[in-house]
Amino acid sequence: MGVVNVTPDSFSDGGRWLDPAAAIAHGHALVAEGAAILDIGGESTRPGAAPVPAAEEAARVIPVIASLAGAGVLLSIDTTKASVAEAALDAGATYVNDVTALRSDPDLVGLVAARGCTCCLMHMQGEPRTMQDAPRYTDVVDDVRAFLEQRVAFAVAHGVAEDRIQIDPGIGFGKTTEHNLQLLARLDELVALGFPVVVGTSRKSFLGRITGRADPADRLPGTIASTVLAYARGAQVFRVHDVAPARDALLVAAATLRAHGA
Ligand code: HH2
Repeated sequence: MGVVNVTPDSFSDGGRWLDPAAAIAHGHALVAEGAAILDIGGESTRPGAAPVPAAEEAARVIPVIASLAGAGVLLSIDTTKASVAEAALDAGATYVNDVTALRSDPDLVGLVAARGCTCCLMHMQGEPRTMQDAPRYTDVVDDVRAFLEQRVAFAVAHGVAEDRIQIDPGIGFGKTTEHNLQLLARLDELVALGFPVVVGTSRKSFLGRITGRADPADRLPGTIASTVLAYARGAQVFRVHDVAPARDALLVAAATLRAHGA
């Protein structure tokens, strides 16, 4: 899953793809690099990010989605708002990535159910403005698993088909470095729930804290290491900014694990 941030303020690439033509070209480039899904977002979720009104968010992403609709990959809309998701689905998206797991907008679950699109339910403790202040868990993996089970039950109770649901531990969303590492190390416990697991470690701060790389652009090796380990633990979707290196790393990891199984 390649990231297309049509925002001025995303943590690693804010402003680079705000111009629709630049975002569209970037989307095509990520497809050429091997992305199977493009995740297109018009509102940053980084700690402290300012909320974006729905009309502004839609104005950023809809032209990009409409233009990429013929690119031959799945298009995901990264939003928490039903009105933005609906316009995105009308423009050609078939996947809704909601970092609040259908908790922000009461109309979003009904839309996902009615349209039969795939959705990603992600764990987040708190809200983006304050989520990194003092995240606390009894046991982070048990707590995230219980949350995801509850959100899956909510979606199914509102008519979302089980085979349309994917789950995501929400790396970096209300989590310390140790919490993120626990989730990656014990990812098999989330995989055991039986839904495809999405993991997004790309360029995130915990990689910088471990490696001493303050600039997100320098965190590609950390992204690759964590992505490959998540794959080895059973994750199936990898949300990354740098598609070509992630693709190569995953192909080598897959070939190696196949050889082990043979
Ligand atoms: N991470 C980000 C945004 N959306 N969605 C899912 N499902 N999983 C993630 O880990 C995830 C996500 C944050 O990354 P980015 O889009 O690069 O930054 P920003 O939120 O600042 O736009």
